[in-house]
Amino acid sequence: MKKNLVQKIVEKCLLEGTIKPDEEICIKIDQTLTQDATGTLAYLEFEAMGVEKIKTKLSVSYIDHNTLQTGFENADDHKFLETIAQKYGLYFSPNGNGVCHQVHLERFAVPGETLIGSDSHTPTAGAMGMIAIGVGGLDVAYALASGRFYLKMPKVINIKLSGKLFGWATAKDVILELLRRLTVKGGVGKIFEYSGEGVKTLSVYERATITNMGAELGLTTSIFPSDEQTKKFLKLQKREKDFKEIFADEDTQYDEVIKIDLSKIVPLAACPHSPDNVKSVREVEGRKVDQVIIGSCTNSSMTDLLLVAKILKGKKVKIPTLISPGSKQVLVNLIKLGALSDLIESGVRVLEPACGPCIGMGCAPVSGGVSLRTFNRNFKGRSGTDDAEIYISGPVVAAFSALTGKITTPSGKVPESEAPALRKIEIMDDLIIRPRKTDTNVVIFRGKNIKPIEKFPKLENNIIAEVVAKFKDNITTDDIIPAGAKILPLRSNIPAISEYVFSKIDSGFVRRARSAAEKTGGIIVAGENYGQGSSREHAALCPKYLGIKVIIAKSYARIHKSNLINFGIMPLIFKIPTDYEKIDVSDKLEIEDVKSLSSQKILTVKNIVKNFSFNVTHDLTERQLKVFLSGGLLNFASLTTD
Ligand code: MIC
Ligand code: SF4
Repeated sequence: MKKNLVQKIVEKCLLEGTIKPDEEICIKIDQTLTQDATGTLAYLEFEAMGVEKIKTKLSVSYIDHNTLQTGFENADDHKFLETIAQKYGLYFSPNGNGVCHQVHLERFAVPGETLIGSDSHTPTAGAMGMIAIGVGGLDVAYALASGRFYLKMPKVINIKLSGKLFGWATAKDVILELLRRLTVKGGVGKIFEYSGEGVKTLSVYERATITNMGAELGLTTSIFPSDEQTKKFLKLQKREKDFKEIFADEDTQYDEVIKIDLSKIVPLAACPHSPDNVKSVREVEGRKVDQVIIGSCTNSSMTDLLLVAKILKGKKVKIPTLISPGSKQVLVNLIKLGALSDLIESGVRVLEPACGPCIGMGCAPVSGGVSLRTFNRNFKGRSGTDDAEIYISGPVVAAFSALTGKITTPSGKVPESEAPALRKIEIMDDLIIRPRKTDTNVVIFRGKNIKPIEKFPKLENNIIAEVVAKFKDNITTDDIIPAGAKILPLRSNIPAISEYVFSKIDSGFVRRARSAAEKTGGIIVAGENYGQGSSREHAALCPKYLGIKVIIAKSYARIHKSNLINFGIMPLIFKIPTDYEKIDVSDKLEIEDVKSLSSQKILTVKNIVKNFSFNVTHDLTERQLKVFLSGGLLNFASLTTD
């Protein structure tokens, strides 16, 4: 039987289930990655599982988010992560080495293997022909402890590329085009598998921009074949031995095919405040811009920054313009090629290789300002300024706009490709601490920011709880638990960070949730795609800590739904979506016999205040129900890992 690329890899690592859309499968995980903002919790959870040895081939702990070290918190957390890596035999990529996804692509990603990471942009490694999935920290902990990961088999959609990018269009415009067509919900329950003649024209760096931002479509992951381009990339990285060719059989079947002619792609920009609010740059050109930032795991590669340096060389930027290279390797090679001085001479401010402004760690725009960024998310408030307007574009549009202070359509002669400059690069991964033989004598460093992980009791069978908040569609995990320089350092301290739940969009939430928790417990009601965006499990754990027992929404984003189940919060779905309208804050809802969910799909919820009933359902697999009914994955894992 003919197989697509996803089927070929999944078949090789399948441990349980059958490869059919919507069926739950269990796959063997070769690699894991964590970053510091999600990593501390993930390793505390791993420790709580009481397993001596990690079961993966290769696992990496990165420091890239919380790099400001404005107090003891970050430095202490980083020391914790370093000692954990030493004890359990993980690679450790410290502060200054770069953004996890960029470094992973350069130094660790291997075609045909599987990777899960506690960061939603883990699919970046799909550019290398890996099955790479973003998950919550608890799922990473479970994979470290067992080598296993469960997921519902997504539909595999073929993105068939023809032609070649033309003029100033870049890979970013390809993924923005998909967001324009399909929206932030368009990829839920799906994997995008790229194929067609156009694929051959895209370098691994360009593919990585596309797979990275597939996360904004809600996709489980995206994948490119491993071909001549992959071989070239691995050779450049002096990792030829990791190369393996993998591609789909010809004329294989897909659940759906979407065609894109690369030669028709034009420069695009996502307008405030959602990555799918996409317009052509022509439509928005002339809008005043106060700041430009080029970087993030989407657009901080060698090729991106060399192109920007070519555009800016010999000219002066008109507005504050910042660049954050994706890795130390990128930075060193920009220096060697002279591109860094071109950038600095043009007036650019160079930041260290890290997430930085992408997660609101500094460089917030002026009040009411407009910032044009090459990032992947432009949610309101994420930049650190509540009323700023963030536009997202590729690096070319960003560079041209930096020169004029307005959103500018690129013009003039397109420079020669950067390929010759990229024939040989300096390999620069000397900061990475390699695992020695696991060392059981290592004393784990636990700063006072690290609070022990709490196991929660099982949910009672009959629930009466108060609706403490009602939200609209597309609530992001940044809305639930914001990031930024003030809040991010508290990621290892659940009691402290829980004070900020919904703080940007509903300042009374914590008070109402606490008061409901004293009596009964709380319920959150929400619209479609609840929990889109980041993988941060704090968005489930902190509401749980504040006494939230149940969420009733019209639909959920994939990673957040798993995180809710992992922490024993029930993600219920309105059977009839319009029932959402009939519920208000302060209503008391009664749900009887939660356990019966294992045998039936529908529960009746009684609104005690308004005296009516409505139905809710769920789409949990049998295993997820068991996890939920055991009070979460930590309780469940202690039963299933050795
Ligand atoms: C993000 O881009 O929102 C983050 C910060 O990388 C998150 C992870 C986190 O919240 O720590 C993600 O995308 O998963
Ligand atoms: Fe870091 Fe931003 Fe990428 Fe998240 S999206 S991993 S914050 S660079």
